[in-house]
Formats: sequence, structure tokens, C-alpha cells
Amino acid sequence: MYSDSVLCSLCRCKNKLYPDNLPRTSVVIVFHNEAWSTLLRTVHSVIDRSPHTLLEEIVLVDDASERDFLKRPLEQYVRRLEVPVRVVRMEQRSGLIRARLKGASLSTGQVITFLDAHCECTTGWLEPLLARIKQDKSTVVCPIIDVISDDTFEYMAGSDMTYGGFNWKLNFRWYPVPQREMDRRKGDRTLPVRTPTMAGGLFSIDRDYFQEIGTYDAGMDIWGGENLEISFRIWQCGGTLEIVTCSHVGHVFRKATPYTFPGGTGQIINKNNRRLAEVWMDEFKNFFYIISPGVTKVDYGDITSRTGLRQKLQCKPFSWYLENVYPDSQIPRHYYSLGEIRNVETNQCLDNMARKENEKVGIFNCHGMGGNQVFSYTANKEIRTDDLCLDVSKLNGPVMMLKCHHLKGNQLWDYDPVKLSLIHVNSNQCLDKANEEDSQVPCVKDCTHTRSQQWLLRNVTLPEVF
Ligand SMILES: [Mn+2]
Repeated sequence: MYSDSVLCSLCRCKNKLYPDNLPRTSVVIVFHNEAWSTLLRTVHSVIDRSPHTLLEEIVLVDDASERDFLKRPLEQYVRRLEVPVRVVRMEQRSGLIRARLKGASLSTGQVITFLDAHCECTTGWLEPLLARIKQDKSTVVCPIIDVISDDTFEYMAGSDMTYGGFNWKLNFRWYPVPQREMDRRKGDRTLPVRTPTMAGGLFSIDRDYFQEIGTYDAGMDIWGGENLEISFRIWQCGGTLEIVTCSHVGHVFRKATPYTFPGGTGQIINKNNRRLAEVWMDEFKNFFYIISPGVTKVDYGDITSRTGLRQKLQCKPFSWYLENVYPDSQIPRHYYSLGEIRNVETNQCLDNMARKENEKVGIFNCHGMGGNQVFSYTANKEIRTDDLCLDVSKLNGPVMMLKCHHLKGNQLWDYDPVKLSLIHVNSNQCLDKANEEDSQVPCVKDCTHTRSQQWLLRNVTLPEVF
């Protein structure tokens, strides 16, 4: 499918030339109780693998660590390095967002590069990032994030064929780079990928542009949601977000967050996500609220400065973002219904039963609370629950939940609002309440239009959102 030259994308990256007069960067690294080895591995890899003419300084921001070796021993150690390294301390536990803001404000390079504290930069990582920003300062760039095992520290190349997205719960997720983005780059995988969102840990941004678009939402606590917030903001307010495929930085992926959150992880992320949804997502915030009932009870504080920012910058609506930046989004731009799918005979509702990809969809007593019973019948005639689509691959078969592939095929359904039938187009069979063997497994059968094949698509109304 791809030419030989594309398969050699890495060696073609090696042959690229970059201008001499690239902007200089400060590297800002926030840490909290980081191990000595991983922190210093990050620092040394920046120093060893960046041209020093491009490196203004490294700013280490300590978010109130408790480990002794991160105090004076760290300061003494970095003093003898050949690049200026500053250690800045937060007075109290402040979280990633506020610590990064502090590091950024104390740094001086024209570009600010944020890195996690457990990274390894590879040779040639920096030049392609800075070159993009030199071309256009409203381009925000991420390297490809290579994977460093947290068990063995084995280094594995990350993929240039995935980009950043998000699901209805507003979790960041990697999804395959769609064909349209391959086409836009004419198959040249050394060209940057336009990505709808960033993972958040590693990116470079022009200092003035960072200010201009409103840095971070300082009303967000600790960690979580800030990466989607800055992603939406960049795109909606006229910038560009890219993964520069010729830049590689390794990152130790940990199985669980080592952070302790005052007040609990869940509540903080819910608060941050509510701020994100309320400021940037317009009516599409309903996808988040309906699939996460309970989140609407979380207080999200005052957002007037952020909605004011959106107005001042004349940022585009979220529908524009879905249409133009992320047409393969898990949130459909157009849809007929967002709510429950209720069987007329049994009065039960389709339910994903909290099952995962490649499992069967279930059916259960309707509770009207959203969550696992939320399905959207989209304008593309998919039946979606989050990023999974109802899919049937054999006659009379059970209905499976597969990753939505946007290719119609076995995921294409016709709804007849008069007969109330949901017709699986490929098999020309109708969705039926269940099969004989198992009353909890909806399946498709030849259409009879009897009551067990009749379905009501109803919008779920949200509990009062405040
Ligand atoms: Mn990390």
C-alpha cells in the first residue's frame, strides 16, 4: 500500500536539513517525588542530545517532593552540568498545571518545551520541533512518544500511525491516523501529523503564543483534563497541533498514577473535565454528562475568565472542531438520538453492561440514568456507545460491540421510525430483543416487525446541570 520510500521514513528523517537559526528553548520539567535515576536520565538526555546553541536552560520545578535527595543533593548535582539548570520549588503541593505555569513564567527561552520527569530524548529530537515553530509560531508540536517499560526500562519505538483523540468520558486515547490525514501528507510519513489532541506530557510551544492563547486553565487542580483543554483551545482559537514524526522522546509509562490527590483522584479529574466541557464543548458536553451520570454534581468553580478568553480570541465552536479537525471523532457531529434504545415488547433497554470491545451488547431493565445504557444513533447510521459500535457479522448472529470503523459495512443500521425497526443493512435482518438460548443477548433475525423487533430511540434528559 505504501511505497518503499515511505517505509524508510526514519532514514529520511535523518537526511532532513534544518535551518541554523532556530529559536532557543527552555525545557521545563515538573517532578513530584521522582526517582533520582529517571529524573537525571531525563536531564542528561536533554543535555547530551540537544545542540547547546538551541538550549536556553533547563528548569526543574519541584512540586513539594518529600524525598531528601531531591533537595540539596539535587541542587548540588545540577550545578556542575554544562547547561544552566535551575531548581524551583513550589511552596506547597500545587499539581502539574500550576507547577508548569510557574516553570514557564520563570524561564526565558523563546520556546517552552515541557517534558515529564521520566523521559529520554533521542538524538535529533529537538531540531524538527523547533523548525516547525520557526515556520509558524501558532503551531504546537509534540514528539512521537516512545515507550520505556516500567519493568525493564526496555526502549520501544512509538508508532507514527496513531494520533490523539478522546472518548465520551473525556479520556485521552490513541486512535489510528485516518486515511484522510495520510492523503493530506501524500503518504509522506516524515511530515507532521495533525492531531486532534495531545497526550499532554511532552510538547513545545512558542512562549508568546502560549501567553496569547491563555497558557493553562489555572482553575484546574493537580492533573487531568488539561491536555484536552489546551488541545481544544489551540484548534478552536486558530492554532495547529501536530505530532512531529521525526522527533522521538521516550517516556516511562507507569501502570498507575503515583500522585496522591488531596480530595481523591476522581473528584479532581471530574472537576477539571467539567471546566473543559463547559468552556469548550458547547452542546456536545452532553455526551460527557450522559455517559458519566454523577459528574454533574461536581462543583467546577468559576469559569468566567476562561469563557471570556474564548470570546476575546473569537474561538470557533466545538462543532467546527468536530467537522474540520476531528471528523472521525467518537462524538458524532450529527445524530438522531442520544439516549436509550428501548424494546417495545419487553420494555428493556440496550445496555453495554460495562463490557469491553469485542464483547456482546446486553439488554437490561431501563434505568433512565444514562451511563451504560446510553447509545447514539448517528447521522452515519451507526449505533454507538462511546467509541464502540454495534456490529453484526453473521446471519442471526449476536450483536457485538466493536471499535467504530467509520466504513459502514457491518456497522450500518437503518431505523424506520414508523415500523420502529432497526435494520442491519448488510444482513437485511432486524434487531430483535434476544435469541432463544440467552434472553440477555440481543441478536438479528429475519424481519417480522413484531413487537420484539420494535425499538424506541429516546433522548435521555440530563439531571439538572448546575
Ligand atoms: Mn509521565
